[in-house]
Amino acid sequence: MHVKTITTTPFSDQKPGTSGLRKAVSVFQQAHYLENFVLAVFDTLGNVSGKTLVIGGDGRYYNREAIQIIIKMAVAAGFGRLLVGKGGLLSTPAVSCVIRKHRAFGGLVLSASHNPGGPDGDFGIKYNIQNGGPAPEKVTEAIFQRSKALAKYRIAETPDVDLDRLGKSEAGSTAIEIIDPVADYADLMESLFDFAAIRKHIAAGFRVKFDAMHAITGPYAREILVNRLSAPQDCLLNATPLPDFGGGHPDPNLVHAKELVDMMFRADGPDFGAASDGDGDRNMIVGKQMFVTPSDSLAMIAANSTCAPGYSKGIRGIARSMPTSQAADVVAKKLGVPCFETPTGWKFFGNLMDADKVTLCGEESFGTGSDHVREKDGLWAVLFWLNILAVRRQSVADIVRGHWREYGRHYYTRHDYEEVEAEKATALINQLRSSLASLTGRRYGRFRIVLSDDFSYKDSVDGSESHQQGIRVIFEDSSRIVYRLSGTGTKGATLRVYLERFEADNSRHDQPTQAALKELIDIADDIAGIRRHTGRDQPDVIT
Ligand code: G16
Repeated sequence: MHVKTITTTPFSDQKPGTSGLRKAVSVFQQAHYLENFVLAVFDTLGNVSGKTLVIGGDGRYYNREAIQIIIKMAVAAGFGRLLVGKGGLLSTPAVSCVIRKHRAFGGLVLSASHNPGGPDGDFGIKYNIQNGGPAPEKVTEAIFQRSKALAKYRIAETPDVDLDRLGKSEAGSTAIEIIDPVADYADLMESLFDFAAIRKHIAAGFRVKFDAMHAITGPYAREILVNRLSAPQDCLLNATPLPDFGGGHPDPNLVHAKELVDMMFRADGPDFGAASDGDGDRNMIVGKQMFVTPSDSLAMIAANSTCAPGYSKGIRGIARSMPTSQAADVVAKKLGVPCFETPTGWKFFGNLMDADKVTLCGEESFGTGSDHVREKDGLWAVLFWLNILAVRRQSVADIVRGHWREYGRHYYTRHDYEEVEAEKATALINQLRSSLASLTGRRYGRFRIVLSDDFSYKDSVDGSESHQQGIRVIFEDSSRIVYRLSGTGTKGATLRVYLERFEADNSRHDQPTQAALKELIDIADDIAGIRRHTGRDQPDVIT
């Protein structure tokens, strides 16, 4: 086998964001762009000789071409074994599962998550480490530094691998195995949840709809919901993965999963609805006429965790990202387990899970998961809810309202201002930062600010520190406004404003969310000058 050495020059923009490198497809299609990043990853890993690498993606446009390039570079780098999902497909949680189960050295996930796909959409690549989780910041930073100093890369001159045929082949000293992308993951799910109880509940007439949004979870949902849980075929919506996600935006929220949400709010709608994103790590849970916020979902899963056999002994702790609502904290307190607050990004949960400090993790950005893998996991959350519903035999709305009665309700919303000019967004954040000291003590109507800061985090396991992770304004009654710039967008800047208010009074739990948060929404603009800086009257996306 011949290995070619190709001369290249560095790109200056290969700094991974919240979750890997995400760019427009056209950026990745530039000569040497993908190759440079892959080499930066391999060089950062050091000696990979004989080691196992997992490769798979969400099937978006450019997935197959990228996988062929990565296979050839991995062969040239001397990896001993490559495990590649059939068709080039592997959901993000499935990559994590396969890395752990097959004791791989790491994995490359090809996805831009919930960002649109197709020739004019986005592509992305992310490296996951041996524990199955996203590379921590010190690794992504090292990859970025390496990307700035590349002069040549090596690529094996081997024929393309047939991605559509299960089985083994060899190239040089590398064994290449095309694996079933679904089997290991589905088995893991079956080991955690009471499939017999869920099957019985569905057979008794409980109606489920799952929207795969033409992204990766279609085949997973078919195997698990239809084949193993005997749900009817028509419980699946948009279940065929398409390179452009059918022209849609594979982000499971009230705006982009509208078809499902409308169905769930009809009087004769199904009992349970859920959706997942491009790469299968996000989830949205909707009951009949009841949307469950991701923050509430984490709290409710925690409060009911012993319903599922895999968690019957209880949980060790919970972690949530800072902007996520404090609903989980209240449950953790009652359970007598710790609750950790981390910066945004699943990578911050890995150490806590590895050190057995937490079992459940969650983020407001439609991410929930546990220590069964090291990624957030869309279908896992769906199955957890189905397990809870099969055991409790109540509607989603009854469980949600009962939870609020017991723990109080954390009204919560996120307002996104997308594609804001980067300078304007930066000016807004800089001005907020410089006003932090003067905010504390200030009063806005009935709300008095008791703390305002730029969130910093020190990892309790390895001591690493992360600064400037979002501006928090905390009020006397525990209400919060948080401002951050997204680390996953590819066009301009996305300003995220997170708003939260706790309501203990049960007679006030049925207000529309935006109305319940109206005063805080106005205060958020007063404090940060959102309209003035962005020129926008209202957010583009409200979740
Ligand atoms: C990624 C990260 C999540 C993060 C989300 C939003 O999710 O894995 O931890 O919460 O982005 O990040 P940001 O607010 O910076 O855009 P995904 O599903 O896109 O991989």
